[in-house]
Amino acid sequence: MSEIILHQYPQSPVAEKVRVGFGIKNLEWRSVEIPRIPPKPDLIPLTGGYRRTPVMQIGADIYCDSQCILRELEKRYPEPAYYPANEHHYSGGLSWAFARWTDDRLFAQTIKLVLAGAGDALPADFAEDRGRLYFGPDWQTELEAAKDEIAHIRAQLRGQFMWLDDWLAGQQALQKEYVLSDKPGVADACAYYLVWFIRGRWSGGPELLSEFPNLQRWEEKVKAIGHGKSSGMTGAQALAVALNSETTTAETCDKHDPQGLKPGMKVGIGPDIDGGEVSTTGVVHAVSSETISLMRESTQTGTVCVHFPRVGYRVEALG
Ligand SMILES: N[C@@H](CCC(=O)N[C@@H](CS)C(=O)NCC(=O)O)C(=O)O
Repeated sequence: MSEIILHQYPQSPVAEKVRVGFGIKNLEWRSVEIPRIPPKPDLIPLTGGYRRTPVMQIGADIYCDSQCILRELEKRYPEPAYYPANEHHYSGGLSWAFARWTDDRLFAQTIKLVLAGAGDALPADFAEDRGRLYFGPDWQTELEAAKDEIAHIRAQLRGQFMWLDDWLAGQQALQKEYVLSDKPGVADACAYYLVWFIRGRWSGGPELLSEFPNLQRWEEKVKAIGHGKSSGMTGAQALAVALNSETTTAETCDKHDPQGLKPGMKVGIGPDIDGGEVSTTGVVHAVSSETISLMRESTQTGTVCVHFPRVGYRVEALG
């Protein structure tokens, strides 16, 4: 099997989620460090436009978004499982439902606090890029308003971290150290990266978290899992891997697809929020309720298969 390549940078919180995912399965992976703001000249030819971090590459298969990345890792490396099975339940669906809370609203509020909480310390190009991405077309006004609302945002986060602390106290009482089980899983990675981000990147983070003893105990346990084993690779080497590989994804269709998407159709896809991002266009290769995979070609990469989650993304049929 081709090597796992993660296109990322060390400060990226969502990459930290995936790094913990590597740790849970104790995987070996290659790290390509990408720029923190566009242009990303060695990444965009692989994704066809998607610029967010992280992106995983395995040969000529390109997985955009941590949802897609972690699901693919679970398929390829099923043990130890990301969805630990307890005596009475299997936690797959619940893990992803939990992830919609952490990755959608909680992530947005955490980002807001970190960016607004940095005050004027953000470099102008970084503020402009992340402002447009996370605060929308009116980002300057929105960011200024958020700076006056730190106490409110903090109250929003405090209440939600309290839920997590309370849940973890309950788990502890059942001799379970992790979010859904006595073993770590995807739900732990999905909650941990926000705690990691807020502790490391907002000056008030450690104080905010100090109120939550159960959360802190769990945080130490997740931190101790580590990130598996990584070694570096250059962007040019990763492009050469794509050029010399072929997708291993089979063509599939889904007769119940609500949008009638089928292999062979030309579509555009991107995150379902206005972050000013470029859509990726390509020809549908595989479609399911969870994932859509597009074939694309470029001189730098040859033919690649680019995978996106369905939830949180908008697919538009083109012509
Ligand atoms: N839903 C995406 C979110 C990815 C995301 O927003 N990542 C942030 C940073 S960790 C990002 O892309 N920031 C801008 C960038 O790196 O260019 C996922 O789960 O992978």
